Amino acid sequence: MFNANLKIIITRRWPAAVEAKLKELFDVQLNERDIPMTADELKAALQSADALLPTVTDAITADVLSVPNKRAKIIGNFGVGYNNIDINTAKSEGIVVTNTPHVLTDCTADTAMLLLLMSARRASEGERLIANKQWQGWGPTQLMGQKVTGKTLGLIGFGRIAQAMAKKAHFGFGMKIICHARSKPAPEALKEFDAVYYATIEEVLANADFISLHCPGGAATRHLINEQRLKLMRPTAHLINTARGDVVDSKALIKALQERWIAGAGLDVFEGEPQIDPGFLALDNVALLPHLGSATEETRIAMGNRVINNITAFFAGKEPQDRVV
Ligand code: 8YV
Repeated sequence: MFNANLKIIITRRWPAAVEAKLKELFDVQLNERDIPMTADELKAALQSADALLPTVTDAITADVLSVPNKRAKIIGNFGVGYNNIDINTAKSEGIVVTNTPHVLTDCTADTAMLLLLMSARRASEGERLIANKQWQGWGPTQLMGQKVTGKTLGLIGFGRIAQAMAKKAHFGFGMKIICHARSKPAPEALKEFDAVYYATIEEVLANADFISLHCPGGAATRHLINEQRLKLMRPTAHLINTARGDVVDSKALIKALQERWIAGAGLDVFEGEPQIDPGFLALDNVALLPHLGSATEETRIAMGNRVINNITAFFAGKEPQDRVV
């Protein structure tokens, strides 16, 4: 039921169906320009709205959250990762934060699998050959990549998205699964994919043909994959990142790809995105996607609906299902 007293600010354009649903429920302010709001605009939004609904492109910093005279009581993040929000300050300022888990699990894992296949089979190089009108015809040694079926996939992190990736890789491509996570997964979770847990990242890096990153972003995982660790990977191995850009030291990865310490990489996320280190653009052995992890119509609508459920519950005095703090 429409409540004119509750003002909601959405920082970016969302799928039309979800915006329409929000408008039926609340007094909604859209960002018609669909460009990320400035820090001052975000502060003003916290002062004028009851709920702010941001995305990964909005830096909800301690400074933004500390603005005086806030009206906002809840931040309903459109995304499962919430490293764009200073959670500690939100908590101390008494602002509830929610995210959108589950609904994007499969699509993000699909993107990881897509990048794994693109990198292994040199798909970006092949497409560039055709797009640049340089293809002279089939050749017995042209663009030979690495076989995926039956190889070993190393997962860093073993949460929902990692497990969805394990399922696709193990049952779809007959891959052996090895993994490392901060805490050892339950034996049943490992058994489902015959997965082997290693106590250190180093062991996973050294024993896999493909490494896929599935840990959260933020200070604790910044540059988790650095020069030293990249050197542990096999020269035929590929690194896949659909998590957060800053989990990987970009400069070290560019060096690793240039000097062929590893065979290739598939990246959906970047340090300081949308800026991309020009070093990546000069490389052949990297597949680059513009943060498409959850970008399907079904998932983006489901993410919006998840946010609606969270704020609706909150305003009804109930606990939102995806409360982070
Ligand atoms: C989103 C993501 O597209 O949910 C996440 O953490 O990285 C992506 O699926 C993005 O975060 C939207 O805010």
